[in-house]
Amino acid sequence: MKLYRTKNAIFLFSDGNFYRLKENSLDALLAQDKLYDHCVAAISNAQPSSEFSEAEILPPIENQEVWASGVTYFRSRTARMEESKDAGGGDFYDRVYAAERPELFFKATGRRVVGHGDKVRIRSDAKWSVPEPELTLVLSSSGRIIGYTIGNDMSSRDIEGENPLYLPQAKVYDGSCALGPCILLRPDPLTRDTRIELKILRNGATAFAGKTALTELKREPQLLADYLFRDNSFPCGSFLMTGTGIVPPDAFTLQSGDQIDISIEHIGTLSNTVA
Ligand code: DO4
Ligand code: MG
Repeated sequence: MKLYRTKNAIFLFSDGNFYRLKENSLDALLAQDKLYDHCVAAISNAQPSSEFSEAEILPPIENQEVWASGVTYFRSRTARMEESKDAGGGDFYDRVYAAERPELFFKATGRRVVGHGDKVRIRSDAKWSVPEPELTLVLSSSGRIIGYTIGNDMSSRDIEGENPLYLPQAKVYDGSCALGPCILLRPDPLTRDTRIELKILRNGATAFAGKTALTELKREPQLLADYLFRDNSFPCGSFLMTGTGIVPPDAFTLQSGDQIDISIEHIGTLSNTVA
């Protein structure tokens, strides 16, 4: 079952039909541990709706914060070590990849997040920018995984590589995060063979394509969530990106007009262009 937030209403998509929910706000919905059961009950006697329009999709976030995990795939560890080698920061990334405590960082508030079909941004003072395609956990107010969405952790690799202390500037700016197109709700966790794909189109041609799978994710998603919720409360729930396993070659940087398509099996495709 998929949950979509649109300009006029929240919809569920199940068995080929859209259903309009009576709730108009995501905040109370995403706070609950039993969101899947709530949604099953909501559509059990409901009539399908014809009001859903893809053009009206909004990012599936209101008052939640977006957090992100770093260096959770071997490919990310290697890329971070390479980009920071002149600054002598390489050892930190190797150590955090192996450490019990994960790297978690604040990524965005709702107003910095764009949705499916919207424009993401590269920083005006960055010279080396990439998208980071990441499975994103939707967490209830008690820290349980209640759903999944697709996330793009837009990153300025030159700024992050110059000094690890510049990470917040490399990661947090207007239009630096995309989420969507929907939230996948399931009674059971996504399996480890779930595939993640990134395609970047430039002037209609493929400029980069890459893929990975959750088998390559070093950490258990629920353990990442448990660390986030240690001494940290999220009354409306929270989003947690799980890190990237796809990094374009070092010569690649995003350009204005590039189209970024991130697909995750069972969820769909999040498509954005660079402003
Ligand atoms: O350590 C810096 C951030 C890494 C990151 O965003 C990722 O691995 O996805
Ligand atoms: Mg990332």
